[in-house]
Amino acid sequence: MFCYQCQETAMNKGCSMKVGVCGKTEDVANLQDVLIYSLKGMAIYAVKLREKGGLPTDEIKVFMAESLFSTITNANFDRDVFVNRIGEALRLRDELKAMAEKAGADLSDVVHDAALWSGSSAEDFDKKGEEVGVLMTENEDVRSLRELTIYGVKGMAAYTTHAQHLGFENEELFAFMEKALADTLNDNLSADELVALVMETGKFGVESMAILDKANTQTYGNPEITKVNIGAGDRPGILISGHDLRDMQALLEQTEGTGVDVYTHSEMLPANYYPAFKKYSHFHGNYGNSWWMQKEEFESFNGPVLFTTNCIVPPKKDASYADRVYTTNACGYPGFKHIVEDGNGKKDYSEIIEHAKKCKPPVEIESGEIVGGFAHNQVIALADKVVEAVKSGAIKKFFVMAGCDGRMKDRNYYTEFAKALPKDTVILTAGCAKYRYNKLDLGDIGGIPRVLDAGQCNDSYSLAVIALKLKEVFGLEDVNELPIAYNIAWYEQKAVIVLLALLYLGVKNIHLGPTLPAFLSPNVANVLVEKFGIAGIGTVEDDVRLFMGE
Ligand code: SF4
Ligand code: SF3
Repeated sequence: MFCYQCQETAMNKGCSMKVGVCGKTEDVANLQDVLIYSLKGMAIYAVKLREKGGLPTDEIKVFMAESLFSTITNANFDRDVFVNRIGEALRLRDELKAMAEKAGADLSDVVHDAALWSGSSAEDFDKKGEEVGVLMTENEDVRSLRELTIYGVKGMAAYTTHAQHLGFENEELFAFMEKALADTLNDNLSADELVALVMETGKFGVESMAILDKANTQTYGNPEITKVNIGAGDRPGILISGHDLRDMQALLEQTEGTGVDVYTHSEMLPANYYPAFKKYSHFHGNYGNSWWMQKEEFESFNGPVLFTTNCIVPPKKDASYADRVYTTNACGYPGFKHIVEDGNGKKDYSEIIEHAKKCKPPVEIESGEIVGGFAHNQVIALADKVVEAVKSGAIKKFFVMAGCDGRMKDRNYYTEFAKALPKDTVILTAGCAKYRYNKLDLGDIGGIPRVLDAGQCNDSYSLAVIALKLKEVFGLEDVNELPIAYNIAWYEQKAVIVLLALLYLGVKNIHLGPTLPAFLSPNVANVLVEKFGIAGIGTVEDDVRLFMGE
């Protein structure tokens, strides 16, 4: 195996032993490589089909997006899932080929093995996994640009899938994902063309976040300022994690009147900010912190847990909660029960609800409230107040600190950085990165809290909308003239698409930590430094001084 797609990769070089730092085993890593390779094979035919004016079927588009999603860090550890998906990919690849042929495409130049290889058994796929993967591309710069694209596309696929679950689709996104997958096999592309592909990935990254924003807000209303209870009640509960709001809705509907409460964990916290969910009195609040605390927090929660997306941490052998965890959508773990839709597109959560009824209520691990709900609509409603505070000098600078949290100790940097920021600064956050500072008492500036949480990592889109709105209000030419600094934390591939989206929007001088991605070769990193002023992080003291221009 060789995997270097996340921030916690071994030695910041790559996971290449029997198991990755995340707990992904060698066989699963190899099967994920084969799945990506097979999707690239599908993409070659999909591009040909579209060139002739044809369209892949809904089944194919959904399959490709969900398959990409399933390979995101901590999403799916289940070998059987990947074996099945590879088989499906080969079947759908043949279907696409037939469709392209029928549409009149010339397939004589389709010679890449990804489009031609065949296999039918788990053994065949395991064997293929020894041949294909990241290291197939020998030139480290080409590899770097290809993987940067693929990781961005994985994040894009996740957001596209959530939007699609709510009935919102953008055909261009599917077409781009296919093109990008196919282009990463094309040896004729120059380095400049690959850099352009990376930028184009950012462009469609913005689109994927925009459509998900539209899907979430048109379906569930605009997030609004909300005090979220972080304590525990005295009834049994179900803990829901991940990013999929449609699952949130179904769970709230089905638990109503059952005597079971619903709590959010990690990236589902922002569900508390949506009007459509607030109306449920049994929606108790948020329990715990970000994903990597789950080993302790799932123990003390006592009730069942539902994962709607990444991030799963493999449970310890003696974990009391392993038989209480359920998964749905693209995520999975061997031994966890997986919930699928029925023929009518509905999910039945009655098993989880019955399970919850037999469990003890959660143990309270903290109490009080946290405030959030500062997505674009809410912040723009407060724009006068915000602009006034900037003009009067009450707010000197905003710090975008969106992104991911992770388990490594060096992430304490973000807590210390938040604490060390001058009192006339405001943190704009999104994603699970917020758990490093959202429970600190950082106070407010004339009623504006010093930590404004827009929502999930995809709601980084809101932060971009807010920045563009401020640029307009202040009559500036360039978004970089605003008093906004970017100190972003990353972990998995959704943060990669967020980063590429910000670059596409022209944001410069983003600091990225706690370490720069291992998949950036020195030359590619240099391009990002020279073109965009990307930098890593230093010490808290130095960075605060640097950002404050002292
Ligand atoms: Fe390693 Fe991250 Fe890949 Fe897991 S996802 S195998 S930790 S690089
Ligand atoms: Fe978090 Fe996994 Fe990335 Fe969606 S839940 S930000 S790490």
